[in-house]
Amino acid sequence: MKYAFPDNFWWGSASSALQTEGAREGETTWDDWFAREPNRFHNGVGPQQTSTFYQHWKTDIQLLKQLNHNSFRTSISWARLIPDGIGEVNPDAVDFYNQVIDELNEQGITPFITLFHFDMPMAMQEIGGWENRDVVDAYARYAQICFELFGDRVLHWFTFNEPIVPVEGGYLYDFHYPNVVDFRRAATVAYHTVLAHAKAVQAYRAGHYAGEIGIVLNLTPSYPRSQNPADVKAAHVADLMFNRSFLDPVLRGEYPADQVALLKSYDQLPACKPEDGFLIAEGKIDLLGINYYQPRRVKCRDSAVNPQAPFMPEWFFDSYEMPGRKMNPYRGWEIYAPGIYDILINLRDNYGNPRCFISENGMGVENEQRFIENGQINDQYRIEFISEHLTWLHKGISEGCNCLGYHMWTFIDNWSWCNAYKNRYGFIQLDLETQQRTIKKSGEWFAATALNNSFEKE
Ligand code: BGP
Repeated sequence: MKYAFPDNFWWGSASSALQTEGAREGETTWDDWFAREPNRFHNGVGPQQTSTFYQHWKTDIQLLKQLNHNSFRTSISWARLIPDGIGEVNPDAVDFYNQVIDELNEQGITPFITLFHFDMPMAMQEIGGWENRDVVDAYARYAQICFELFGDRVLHWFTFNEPIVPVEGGYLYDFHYPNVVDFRRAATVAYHTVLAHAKAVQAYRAGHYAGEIGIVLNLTPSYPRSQNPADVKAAHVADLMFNRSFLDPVLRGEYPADQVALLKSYDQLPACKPEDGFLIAEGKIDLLGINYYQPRRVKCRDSAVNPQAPFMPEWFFDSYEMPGRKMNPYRGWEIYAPGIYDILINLRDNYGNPRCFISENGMGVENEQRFIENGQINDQYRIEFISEHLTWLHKGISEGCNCLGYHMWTFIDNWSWCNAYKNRYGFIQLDLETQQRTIKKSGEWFAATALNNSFEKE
């Protein structure tokens, strides 16, 4: 069967500044953390060992062209642009981003730009990071500077990439700096991120720029083990905590009332100011980026909560390992292609069918060298992964969902936070020693799909 996509569908991939650029001026939390605890990073590989986009941006954009991308998302590094977060703008950074943006446009590849992709300037973390409202203001200033510098040529902006991840990693589950485990502080970080987002949207609207502004959220549909009310309730709370805490503010302009009530009853609400509600209402977006990797399966808890243990989302649910689920064993994530359709239908039916696109989807695999045939990685599993997800995406579009494109994570194999180079996601293989780039089979498949705006599958 042939799966054809609407005209002007966005075909591309996503990446981020910190994971690709290298040669960084301006310290982030990742540099500081790596200097103190290199053992936290796979094989002791830190954030300076990247895919050298800072040097190779021009030839890399040629490769994007070869993959028939019509759009590409990357981020601006706040720490590179404004090394101390609040002061002078670094002219070298302005030159670099100007060159990248201009070259993308010249090659017919629409730049999609994220303002914050997990890379907090260290100077801002030192004053409390997202726990401090001064950082919210500093971010709003940074956003405004970016709009002024690049807003004439960048027409698709994203305030944050997966803002729940620094909350989970940094303040609940110990996989990002500053490795705090404290729900109320996590809630404050999440809340201030929403305020920062809304302030950036406000600044964008005030500048009357020609483009649009949105956010990228990692949506993990919550599936209950069964229809038993206890399981259903568990899935509902997980949905509130991990999806709706950002989805509702940016699409509806307010938090779900039952989420606020739940946190209030456990005395976990962040400090709010009376004027915050108006600000949040102004943060409604034009375009939603959806990152989808895995579903979340949950069941009700079988055991009582330890009242001495830190308050956690898991007080309300347990994760559920569905028998027979298909796993990506390298990342430990379930592969469930219908999830992409369920997300789109939920947006269509419950959020007014917003303009959206898949901004990340992908599969990280370890030791891909074993699949080399005639000098090229034959990553058939990735082609299957993409085509399966695309068939469900196609079904969503045919049922009226307003999904405008599909971007893969990622372009060239890149540095994956604490996993460093353990799992590779790229359309293009990176030789870490020589920095040589070689297109994988999936890259060729994607290039053909983008060119034809369609693909064939049984
Ligand atoms: C997303 C992030 C990316 C990227 C990807 C793959 O959550 O936006 O930055 O890294 O996941 O995940 P990981 O690198 O953790 O395997």
